[in-house]
Amino acid sequence: MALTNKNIIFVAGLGGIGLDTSRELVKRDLKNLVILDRIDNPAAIAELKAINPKVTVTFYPYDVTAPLTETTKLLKTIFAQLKTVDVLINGAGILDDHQIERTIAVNFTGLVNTTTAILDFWDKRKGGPGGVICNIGSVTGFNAIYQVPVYSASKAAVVSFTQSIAKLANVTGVTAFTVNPGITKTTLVHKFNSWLDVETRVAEKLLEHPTQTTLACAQNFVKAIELNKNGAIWKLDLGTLEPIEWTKHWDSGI
Ligand code: NAQ
Repeated sequence: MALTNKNIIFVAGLGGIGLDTSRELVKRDLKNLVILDRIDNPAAIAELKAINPKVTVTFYPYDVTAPLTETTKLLKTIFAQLKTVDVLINGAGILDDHQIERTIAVNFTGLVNTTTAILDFWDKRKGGPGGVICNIGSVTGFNAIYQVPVYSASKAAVVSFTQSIAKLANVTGVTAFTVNPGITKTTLVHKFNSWLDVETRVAEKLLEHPTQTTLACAQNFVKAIELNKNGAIWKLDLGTLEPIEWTKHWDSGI
């Protein structure tokens, strides 16, 4: 999908991976980039606007743990402004296995709710035009960092949920795929709590292994959006972009 003239909503477009991805996106001559994030960063928004004056960049504060009704209200405002939205990127995430409920609320429930809310506008059964959902999972959704089992499971849930949404595309008109970064140098992985403190040096140990930069990750992130493959599970590790083959162990048969 050529991104020229497209309208994109980016949840968590100002984070470590998010901001570099936003920078790459505005280079593509979008029509609108609407950034939703928990905390505003006017300097970053100004920078994004300056990169490409052809792209309208707007920001709305959004906490993904908000009730579904509030999300719908915000989307109503955005759809009224833009008329159409082509892509929704869900990227909010926290890494702190001391905060069990919050991890699930931000990393998983928030993503499910935002997806559910936008279906109201996109679902072809309601006369909607369909759309594309790009969810940020993690390689820990494939194989856990077992010292952070709650975080890892929340990302496995993102991968699973997205696979179902992709399979429902013929019903809803909405396609979906995940981008799953490997360890990427952001504040997220700088220092974090393991579950029940089973490993006090989890961040230090992790960062002894090769990592990638947010720029490398962002460039492949945008490539994956351009490839726009329904049901794809992209691995973005060590500066590469690779589709993952998911092993089928069972089939519902329906
Ligand atoms: P960073 O902390 O910079 O960004 C997190 C973003 O989520 C910020 O924009 C923040 O404002 C937003 N956010 C947090 N809570 C929110 C809320 N309640 N409502 C709305 N927005 C909220 O971290 P980052 O590394 O840039 O992470 C971005 C995404 O990539 C997250 O979903 C993260 O889980 C995912 N990710 C990061 C990495 C990494 O190494 N940095 C990896 C994979 C996926 C493999 C590795 C890990 O899974 C970590 C071990």
